[in-house]
Amino acid sequence: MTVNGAGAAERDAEKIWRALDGFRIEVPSWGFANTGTRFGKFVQGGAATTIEEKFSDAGQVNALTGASPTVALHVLWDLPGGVKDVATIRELEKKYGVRSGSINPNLFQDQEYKFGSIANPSAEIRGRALAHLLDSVEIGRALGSKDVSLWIADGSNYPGTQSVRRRIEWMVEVLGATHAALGADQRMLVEYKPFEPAFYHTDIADWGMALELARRAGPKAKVLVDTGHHYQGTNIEQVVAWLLHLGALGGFHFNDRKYADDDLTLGSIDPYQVFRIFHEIVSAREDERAEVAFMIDQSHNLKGKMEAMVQTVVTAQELYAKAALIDQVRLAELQDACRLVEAEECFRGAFWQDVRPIVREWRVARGLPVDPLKALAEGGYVERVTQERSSRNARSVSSYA
Ligand code: LRH
Ligand code: MN
Ligand code: MN
Repeated sequence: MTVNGAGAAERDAEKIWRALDGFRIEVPSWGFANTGTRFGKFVQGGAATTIEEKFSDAGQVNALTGASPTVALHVLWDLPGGVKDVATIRELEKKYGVRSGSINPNLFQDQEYKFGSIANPSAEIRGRALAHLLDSVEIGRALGSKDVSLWIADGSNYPGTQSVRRRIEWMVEVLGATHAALGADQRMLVEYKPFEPAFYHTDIADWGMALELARRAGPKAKVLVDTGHHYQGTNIEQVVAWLLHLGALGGFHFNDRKYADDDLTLGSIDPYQVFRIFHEIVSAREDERAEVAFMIDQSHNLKGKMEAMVQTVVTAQELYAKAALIDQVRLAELQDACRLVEAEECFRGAFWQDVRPIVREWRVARGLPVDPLKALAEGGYVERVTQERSSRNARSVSSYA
């Protein structure tokens, strides 16, 4: 396929193929495990309960989509033995053909973190939180994985019960020490979230706080945008544009939401928002977007986990393909001339275009199933693992991962 002399349809196909060839999105190990809400958990017979099963599921998603060669790991849930578990993970990488992706420290589950981890008034507890962060950096280094992805759940529930300002200083200290331990090829990503589990103040509540903490930590620290971690109405794509502009966007946790941090399937509520975010990425300079990591952060309480994950990757590919279709040169001209309706139509037109036939052609050309969801349904994997895993799942109704 060539651009010279090619018609509009061929130009579109070329844009989409190029975009899909470069598109990768990481799956979360915890997205294959049984999860629920604080009110209850509906256990699925086929859910993964061991790290091997999570790798197996991630390998299957990658085999079907060709777009998810890495799996995010949550240290406490996946490597409870810390660095000692690295050898096991290495074996699983080889066996299932997917590599370890971001390493997620867990500073929110232990009883000692009731009043915070890196912002806890107790120097001893802050020290233990730092030790866990340093272990996570070590795990990342041993696995050759690039990102240590930090979500800090610290905060308070009642006004006046904690000093917001002293807690900032404590966080700066711990994050600086974590940054100092990073290897040359490692980064740390700072995720923000306005509420939950804390309901009055959260120590890293928005992108401004995450950005400042990342800057104070050092140049290898960047901001992570979880699409579910905003107040209703926040213009997320504008946040993304700013972070790109500042060279501070480290990556995404993609999911969708209607009310709060719902962790619903990407694009199930507002696909246009995902398209608008992808537009900011594809229209950024190569050097600005080269380092932006795409990750999924979802947990499905009602949908089948494998089906939801494949559906998510496919949706992400389709929405990214749509964003790649936007005629950037024409859009810039129309914006400069303030030809509003034409600019909007140029932008929106790409969103409304049905890219699925071209995406299907791309899949076939790359030796992938033409319809990953159908291939999953017909391939027998879900039935097989459900048979193998259901007795264990029936017994495990208590643990998150
Ligand atoms: C917090 C969060 C964070 C955690 C994950 C399980 O809401 O988004 O990224 O690591 O959920
Ligand atoms: Mn997240
Ligand atoms: Mn979340």
